[in-house]
Amino acid sequence: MTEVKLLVCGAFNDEERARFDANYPNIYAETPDDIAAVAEDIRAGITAVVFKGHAPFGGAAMDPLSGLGLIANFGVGYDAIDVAAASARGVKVTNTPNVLNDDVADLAVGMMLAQTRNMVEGDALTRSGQWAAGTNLPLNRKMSGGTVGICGMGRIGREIADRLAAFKMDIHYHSRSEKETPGWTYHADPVSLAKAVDWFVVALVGGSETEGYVSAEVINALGEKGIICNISRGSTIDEGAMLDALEQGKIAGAALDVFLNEPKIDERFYALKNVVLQPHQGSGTHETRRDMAELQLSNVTAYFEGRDLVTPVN
Ligand code: 8YV
Repeated sequence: MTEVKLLVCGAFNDEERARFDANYPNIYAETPDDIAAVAEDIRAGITAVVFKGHAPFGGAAMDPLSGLGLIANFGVGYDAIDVAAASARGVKVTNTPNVLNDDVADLAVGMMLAQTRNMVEGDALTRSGQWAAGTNLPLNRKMSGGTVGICGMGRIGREIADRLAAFKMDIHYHSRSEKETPGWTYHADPVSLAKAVDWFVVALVGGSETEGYVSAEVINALGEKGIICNISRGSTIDEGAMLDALEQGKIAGAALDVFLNEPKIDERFYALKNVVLQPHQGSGTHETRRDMAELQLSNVTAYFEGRDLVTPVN
């Protein structure tokens, strides 16, 4: 019998599963918590896991795999994986950076426009025949030429800023250190950034170090013209404070692709008219998901063949 070395874990679609099947005999577990239930003789042969999703993958889920050497994540954000626990066990972690930058940045700009120009309501008005019957969409607000703050000027933040610069927006940003930019304004702290802008785009990495980074103080500093766009992780924003501010008109609106407790998000969002909500689809195009899958697989292949990992995390 061929030895099964690969465990596939998470919500991979049929095409992604078929790609693994074509390359390596594998065994499947729906979530990290299900790994311990895989038969012991199979678990003993597993040396690599390909992982997709946001269910926590901690040390307790790694321990049943005594020969584990690699967790290859499908996604640039690996906050679901306890990397410290992996490192302590000698397990390498990889991710899929860069290939999704364009799609995530495109979605951020699209959501900002949809929110600002009231496109969701405009679609409903047109589709329902109300426009034909004489009702016009209320006037909305101009985005081009506005002032935007990018909170987190990593690879994705930079792609968003470049796009918004083409919208003639005045670009401000906050990140750990000042970057080389075409004259954009750096802010050493997020409150100062929020005070200076009307659109506030969150492009931070996830994980414990950025939990609640966009705090109530930051949200209130944005003010009543402020619109928040988040394409990073729900955890980066104090979500309760943002919901309060949206409900009370302390900020003007939000455009969100990520939330706490996805997909069972806080139902307070459903009642809000000043938000555009997306189902965490930032990287969700055929092209990018294929590139992410290929990058993930090339890390696995490199590992099995004893070569350097392509995109190591630890
Ligand atoms: C997810 C993402 O990985 O790359 C990331 O960090 O959030 C997404 O691309 C994807 O939705 C699969 O869970």
